[in-house]
Amino acid sequence: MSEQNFIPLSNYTQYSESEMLKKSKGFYENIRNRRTVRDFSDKPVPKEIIENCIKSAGTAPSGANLQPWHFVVVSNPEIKKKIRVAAEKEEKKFYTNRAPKEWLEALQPLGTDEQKPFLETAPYLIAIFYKSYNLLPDEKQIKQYYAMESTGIATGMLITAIHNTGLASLTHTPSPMNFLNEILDRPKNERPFLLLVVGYPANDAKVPDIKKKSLQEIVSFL
Ligand code: IYR
Repeated sequence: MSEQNFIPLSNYTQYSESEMLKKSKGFYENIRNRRTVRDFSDKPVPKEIIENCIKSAGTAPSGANLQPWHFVVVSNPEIKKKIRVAAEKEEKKFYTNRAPKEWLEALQPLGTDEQKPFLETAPYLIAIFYKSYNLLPDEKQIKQYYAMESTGIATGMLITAIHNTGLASLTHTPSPMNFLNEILDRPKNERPFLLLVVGYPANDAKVPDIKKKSLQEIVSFL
């Protein structure tokens, strides 16, 4: 067994209850304004902002701290175009015959279809991959624990960081997404998890008039 190395918890700040009340409410008042946006502006965003958001995502907890994620940030117009073409090809199949009627009905309030112009308009596409196993140089496979859950948590933190910074995002899941491995040249142990579209909303951006469930609907206290 290797030696464990423990250090004091030095960066923890404890607040008074009234400060915590204020902070928890303030955070909610900010995050409740997050909306998934599909109309993006092409206004450029400094790369360092995206790097900071990804650094935040990289602080996420993960199974055995294996950090089983990889983020590919795409701003190159040719690669964005390739992704759009491949995604629209899959989406066309989805909307014309793959999706059951029930699924299409559930999507109806969102107004989505197979057209994905945002994949070229938005300044950044962040393709998020989870590693189902790690590959050593000799091809030996190292198991990863809770890779999908961990990557889901990191993605949630990324979405939160992006909102906090004043940018909009869209969680896009073309299905299947295997074309991302090919276009982005990622190894076979990495599976596509999500395509996050990031940028400023267009000036005339519209969002569907949908609501989140109330606290009573999503929680039980015992
Ligand atoms: N991937 C398709 C369909 C879609 C599915 C779900 I679940 C959504 O919440 C939204 C869309 C698309 O992106 O259009």
